[in-house]
Amino acid sequence: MYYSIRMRAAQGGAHEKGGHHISGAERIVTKDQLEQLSAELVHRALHHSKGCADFIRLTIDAIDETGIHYVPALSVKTTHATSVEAAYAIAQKLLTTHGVTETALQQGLHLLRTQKEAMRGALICNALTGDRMDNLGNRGLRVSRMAFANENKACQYFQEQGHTGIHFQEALVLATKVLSAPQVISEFCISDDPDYTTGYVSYGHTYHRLGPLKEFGDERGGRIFFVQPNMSIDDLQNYLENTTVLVTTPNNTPN
Ligand code: WAQ
Ligand code: MG
Ligand code: MG
Ligand code: MG
Repeated sequence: MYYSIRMRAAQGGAHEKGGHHISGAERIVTKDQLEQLSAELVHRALHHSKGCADFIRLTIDAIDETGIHYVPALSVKTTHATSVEAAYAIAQKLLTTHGVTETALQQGLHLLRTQKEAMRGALICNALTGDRMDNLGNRGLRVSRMAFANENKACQYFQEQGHTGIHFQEALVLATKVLSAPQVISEFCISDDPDYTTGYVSYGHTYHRLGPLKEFGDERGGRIFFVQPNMSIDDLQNYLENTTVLVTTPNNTPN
């Protein structure tokens, strides 16, 4: 039996009561891992670079195993830029050669930067125009119910390629699920953690690590999912929130 475990934490009260988003994370685990993982997620909420949470919500529920999708991990590329400006120029080049227009990117970034409060989910933007396609307000769309099919094997696989760390691992899982939605063309992501300046763009079958996308100490981050202009937002939201996706690596594929 598998369980979905999700944590969200805020400061100044609950998110829905105006609290400032501190941290969110999730896993899919077996029953015997639940207690330890609960402790780890609570620890994260209490010892985060954005501050100590005063609101922590843990949600645990059993997963319907008949509906699990297995999706191969995106392949990973890395570019180290010499400045934030140079990193943005590279992001622009990558996205505009993979189905996102320059207008859409600029509009998406503008929408992200003008949010009044830090979001805990993503903006869904039209890949041609950049116009926002969801109506989820400052919360945005929060992707859920995804994990590595075998976390130890996946981490080992990526470590051998030089890719380590919880930011990378969680982001790769999320990006793999997001890009597996047929409606999604590309993603742009910057961490909201002030001590983590590397972000990524995803497109095709690639997760492209790219930094620095902001200055050290900056808490502003966010995610933009660029989507096909005529897609159904309800179908996309349902897939990203509710369908269980387990991400496989070449050293661990289900038979
Ligand atoms: N669904 C949708 N959006 C999310 C989710 C989610 N489950 N989790 C976070 N976000 C949005 C939200 O707006 C956050 O403010 C923003 O993304 C950043 O979230 O390979 O750590 O969890 O080294 O801070 C990139 C790793 C790490 C690059 C990204 O994001 C690399 C990261 P964070
Ligand atoms: Mg996170
Ligand atoms: Mg896709
Ligand atoms: Mg964060």
